[in-house]
Amino acid sequence: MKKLMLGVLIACFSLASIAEVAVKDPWVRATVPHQQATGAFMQLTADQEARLVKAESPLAEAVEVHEMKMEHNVMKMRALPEFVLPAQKTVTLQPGGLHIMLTGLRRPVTAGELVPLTLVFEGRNRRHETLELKVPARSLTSSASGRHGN
Ligand SMILES: [Cu+2]
Repeated sequence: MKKLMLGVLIACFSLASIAEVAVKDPWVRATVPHQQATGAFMQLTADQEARLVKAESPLAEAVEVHEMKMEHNVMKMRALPEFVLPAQKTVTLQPGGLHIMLTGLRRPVTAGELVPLTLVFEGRNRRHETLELKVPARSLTSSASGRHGN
């Protein structure tokens, strides 16, 4: 019995060492008719170094991390083969820079709705952390940039 208790205790401690990823100010850009893809933006801060191992949304066929860069005066976008959050450093995903791309949209994204987005991170200790986000959709063209919901 004592051994069992010890085991439970150890399990609790290792749970506490998961690379915890905090999400701040997430939003998705609302789409116009026939738009195939859109971007999701947020600030991510990991307690310990963590690598994105999976990203998905029921609204999209694929979810990828993209980077935008000016090259010879042309804005270019490419999918990152790997996305790593450094320990205790906030990474900002924003229009014109790093972003999460939802491609192959199954339906339009309307301003004000909450878009389900799942991000799975793996810490150095191989533990996985799953973030189930409900990301508010915002229209960039609307002057009301206040947050919807609640
Ligand atoms: Cu993109």
